[in-house]
Amino acid sequence: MSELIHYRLEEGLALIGLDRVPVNALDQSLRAGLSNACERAAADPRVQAIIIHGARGLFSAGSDIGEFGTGASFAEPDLPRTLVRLAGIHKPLIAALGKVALGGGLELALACGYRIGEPNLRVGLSEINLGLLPGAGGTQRLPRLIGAESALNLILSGKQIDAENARLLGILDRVSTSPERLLDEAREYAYELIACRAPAQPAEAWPEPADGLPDDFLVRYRAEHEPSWKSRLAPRLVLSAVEAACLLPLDEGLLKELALFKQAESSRQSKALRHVFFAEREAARIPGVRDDLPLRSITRVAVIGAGTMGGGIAMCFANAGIPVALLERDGKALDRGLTMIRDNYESSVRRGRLLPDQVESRMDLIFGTLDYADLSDADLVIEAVFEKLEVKQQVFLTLEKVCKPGAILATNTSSLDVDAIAATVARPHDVVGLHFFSPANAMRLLEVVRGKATAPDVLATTLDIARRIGKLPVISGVCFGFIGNRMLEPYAREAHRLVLEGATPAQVDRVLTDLDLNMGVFSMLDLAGIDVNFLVRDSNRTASAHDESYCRLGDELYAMGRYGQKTGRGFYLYEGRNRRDDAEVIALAERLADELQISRRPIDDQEILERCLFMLINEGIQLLDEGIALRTGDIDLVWINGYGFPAHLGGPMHYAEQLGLGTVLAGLQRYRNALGKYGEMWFKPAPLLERLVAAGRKRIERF
Ligand code: T1G
Repeated sequence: MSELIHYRLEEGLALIGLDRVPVNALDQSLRAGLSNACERAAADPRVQAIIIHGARGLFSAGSDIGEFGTGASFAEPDLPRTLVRLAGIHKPLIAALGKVALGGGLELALACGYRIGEPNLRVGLSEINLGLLPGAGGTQRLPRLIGAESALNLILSGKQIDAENARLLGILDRVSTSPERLLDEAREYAYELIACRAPAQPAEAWPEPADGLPDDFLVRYRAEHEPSWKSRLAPRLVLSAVEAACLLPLDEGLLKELALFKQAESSRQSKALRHVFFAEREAARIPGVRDDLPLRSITRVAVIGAGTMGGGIAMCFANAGIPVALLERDGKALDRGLTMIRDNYESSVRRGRLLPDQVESRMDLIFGTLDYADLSDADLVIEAVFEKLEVKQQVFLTLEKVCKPGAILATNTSSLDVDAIAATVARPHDVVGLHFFSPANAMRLLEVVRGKATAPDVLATTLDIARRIGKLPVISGVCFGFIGNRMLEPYAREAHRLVLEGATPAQVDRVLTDLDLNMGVFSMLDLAGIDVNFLVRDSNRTASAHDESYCRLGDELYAMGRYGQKTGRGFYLYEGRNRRDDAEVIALAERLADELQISRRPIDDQEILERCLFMLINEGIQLLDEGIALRTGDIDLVWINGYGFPAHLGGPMHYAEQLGLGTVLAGLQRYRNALGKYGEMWFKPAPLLERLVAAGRKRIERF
């Protein structure tokens, strides 16, 4: 038997152990090994029942994602037909599920007649997260096991559920008393089945998956959920597949599912989402730094500043069970901060996301203080004070006196020079930037800003602690705005300039949300605060000193006290959460255009889309060339997780590669020529883009 499969005969039982590290991804070699082992067990008269399990505990993370888009994904023996064969074996198959059974891994378990899971098992059909649908019988077998509605909800959510919920739904027959007892209790289960002459496949729990549902259930389900799917293909294909499960016999439903799966697999959206999957894992790697570098121990954390950011950051650590000292300058500010944290937790309780006793246990982990001396035992200190360099430098001077040797000193600045902050102290190697995105307790993205002096183990430790608190860390070098805000500048500049040239804020925002971005530039600025944006731009006036035309609109609104949602008026007018266009803003744009001698004209959507996106892409390519970003995947992750760029487009860099680098370059050159002095000034293609196109490259990479 291949080393990928452990085969053992035990008193009437065949135990088949999957062993392809790290996650038993069901590639062609493992499928072949599994298929051979099952045929051997089926043919052996001594075998009365078969147990399939993860040889190292973990059952399977599903098909090998790296195979999709290549011929290997359906190389013989392909998973769908392998599972049809397994389901047809005339002996009970018991799936003993350890740790995870996801995607094709759960489909393998569904093809078995019986399933037992360990207590901390996670199961799910996560294909939707990859722009796919279950393609090995999941859309056909799961509805017959738990009903069409429950199956639809689980498949479309792409979420993992725990063992108890899986048992309650009917996915698991049993939960073992412990992970260690899983295989023994699977054996006991097998012998029980043999003793009672149980059939290889029990009767279907839901022979009619739509039983009890109204005839128009699927029509109504689509109408209710379709708006949230935006332009995503996979959810629509899932609906068609589950509809087939309700209407067709299993064998015909499986054929329908296969056709739909191949449609999904070949889609640009799935290619984009598979790119994101691997980019997230690649982002954890630091070139030139060993994966096994010893990390600094982080057991106690301190946050300076109990404002919105500081409070949110403190919650991140408390949520992960890590004690955190929260320091403020005065008692009132500290009380306000602690009250805000408790209010946040209590609103989570009201939304059913948290239990009351969890609030108390988390609040108990947050220790408010006014005394820097209380930070002396912290392993990691994060400042989240006012966004002014001098203020932050002062904090670091104090930290240098109170913090123990080896403590990591982090700044939460969103754009200031981390090297200038590090230069304040005699231990710059302990300094790193940790740019949390607001609200810090909710946003996954964390830009880890590597200073010139940041020690490798500090970087590796911060990446590790970031993952421990559930963040998606992306490494950035030091420049104004790091990766995300640096790219936001030209992207937002074009949006502002387009409004001066004749577009409206609503038109620009609609063009961007039609591309499935979560928000357009102007609704985003109104949410974040025009005042906040003004202060950030004001701290970097040199960058736009030679042409402030595009800044004038924001500057004027700031001067008028129109800060956005917080003041009820910004680029839009707000009544509660409803927003509408404001004729005053259009009039202001007209006045400024006149003053700045900008001719106005009707602007079509395509121009809006190209100018905003091409400038976003151009800046990302420039960041890569400067080494601020290590990889295009990192840039994509920043914009997907920090700015709402659609994951099913893969992020701005992936999107540019799909458009064609030549198309992007030609577009930049076209607008550079068409927009006069403004175009000449701002539409300069990144040199790396020109080199890539000249070399006929299809992928964006440094060379
Ligand atoms: N295929 C290939 N590689 C995979 C993989 C997979 N399914 N899952 C994980 N890896 C790699 C990953 O790239 C990383 O590699 C290492 O394993 C550890 O992963 C036909 C079509 C299982 C919960 O969506 O959710 O089945 O970076 O860092 O945090 O219907 O991995 O070390 O080189 O994430 O402990 C559906 C995806 C596939 C599950 C573990 N399955 N994986 O998390 O480790 S499509 C999924 C996960 C399918 C069928 C359909 C997680 C995990 P490297 P990791 P982790």
